[in-house]
Amino acid sequence: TDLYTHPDYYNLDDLFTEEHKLIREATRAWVKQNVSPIIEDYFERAAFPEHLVKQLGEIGAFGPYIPTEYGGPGLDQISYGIIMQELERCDSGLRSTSSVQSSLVMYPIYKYGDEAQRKKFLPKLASGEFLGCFGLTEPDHGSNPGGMTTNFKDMGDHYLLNGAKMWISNAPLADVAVVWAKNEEGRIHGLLVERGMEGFTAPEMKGKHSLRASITGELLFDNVKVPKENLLPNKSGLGAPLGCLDSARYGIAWGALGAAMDCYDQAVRYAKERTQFGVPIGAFQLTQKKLAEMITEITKAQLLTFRLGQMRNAGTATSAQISMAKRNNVEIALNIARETRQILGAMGITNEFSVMRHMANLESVVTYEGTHDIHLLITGMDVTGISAFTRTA
Ligand code: TGC
Ligand code: FAD
Repeated sequence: TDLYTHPDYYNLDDLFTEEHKLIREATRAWVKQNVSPIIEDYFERAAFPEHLVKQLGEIGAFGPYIPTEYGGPGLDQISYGIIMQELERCDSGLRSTSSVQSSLVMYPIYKYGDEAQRKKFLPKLASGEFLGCFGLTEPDHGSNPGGMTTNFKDMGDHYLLNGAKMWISNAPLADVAVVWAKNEEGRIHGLLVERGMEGFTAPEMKGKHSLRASITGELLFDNVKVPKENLLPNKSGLGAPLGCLDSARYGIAWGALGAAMDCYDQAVRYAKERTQFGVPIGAFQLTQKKLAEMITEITKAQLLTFRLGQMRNAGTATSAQISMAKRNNVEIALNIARETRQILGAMGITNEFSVMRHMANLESVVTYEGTHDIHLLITGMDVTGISAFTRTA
């Protein structure tokens, strides 16, 4: 039995369905049994727990909302969010593996692919037989993916792909990469690049102090012949990759909440147990201020994500609404990790607690899928109608 009780200050459980709660319990139990005991070790060794990939498929963490006819679990968007929350309550890297596979690989194949591509890839990605990755960022184009230089030429019976992607989650182990590249007219398209294609390599990037249990790599394309049937036919332009990001950012809003919940749980327990000056440190007003602000921020973030989930289910959530939730929830999670670290005193820097690992992980989460400041500018643009992304230098 799990002694963990999640914070639910505003009784949101009243709004979750029985199915949502069952999914939460099942994911929580799987994580507790299979990941929690090993995650610190993998993080310390900067190793990816590859044996979990198939299991993630089995528990429905790959493409939770992909319909059953393509091998997906066919769940709603709130279920997807709950799964991301429970995975990231353990480790952001675990959630990363799942959100890339779900939102950045399965989603574009489902939404922008043809029937043959869906049938070929989705069931294998859903089961974890295949691992996928998403190549948008380049060495010289991060926040501004529209400037990408990776390109492909039409050679008649195939495309010829050249260029490089960087910072790509899952890349070194991926069976299939969803790669965004420009055609000869400069229009962005998605190509499915498969492991083993000649001229395609995916070297691992090492030396990360963050997301150490997630594997990251480059994608290098040197005259790769991509069959014509591997182009995603149903959407092109920058809006195609950005549409995938909407789905992933939504999941990250829930995931970051999970990391915040885990930190808060440790902060409350420690504050009640640790005694200094003859009283529990939770008796000091300064500690109570930290805890009170944490639960307030978690509650606000829960309300944001739940409502966003309802709007995702209805198909009405805007990209700007998603940006607000991603930005807010990652920020509050980082702040809660930092405050928890302080409450734990010296113990907070050790691997006996997960807080320092969460803090280090969240430094990636605040940067990937659109940086904190890029999301602020998206909100700024939404409320003023004026884009502040480009400036004349
Ligand atoms: P802009 O001119 O604003 O837009 C170009 C076209 O895209 C449309 N659009 C969107 N469509 C769908 N969803 C969205 N969120 C969209 N945002 C914009 C827009 O309507 C337009 O369409 P059209 O038909 O008019 O052409 O583009 P811009 O060049 O000014 O850039 C806007 C900006 C800065 C917001 C965008 O480039 C951006 O979001 N940059 C951040 C890049 C980013 O998030 N990269 C993430 C890489 S993937 C990753 O990090 C995975 S980590 C995962 C893990 O490990 O968990
Ligand atoms: P830059 O774009 O160079 O930004 C540097 C700083 O400048 C930031 O603070 C930024 O906010 C600021 N800045 C940039 N433009 C503006 C502006 N207009 N106004 C104000 N400030 C601005 N990418 C993928 O495609 N696929 C993946 O799977 C993937 N996984 C990742 C995994 C990890 C562990 C990490 C760390 C990154 C991953 N990324 C991935 C890349 C990630 O999306 C980029 O790092 C991110 O988009 C930011 O790009 P950049 O690092 O080049 O920073």
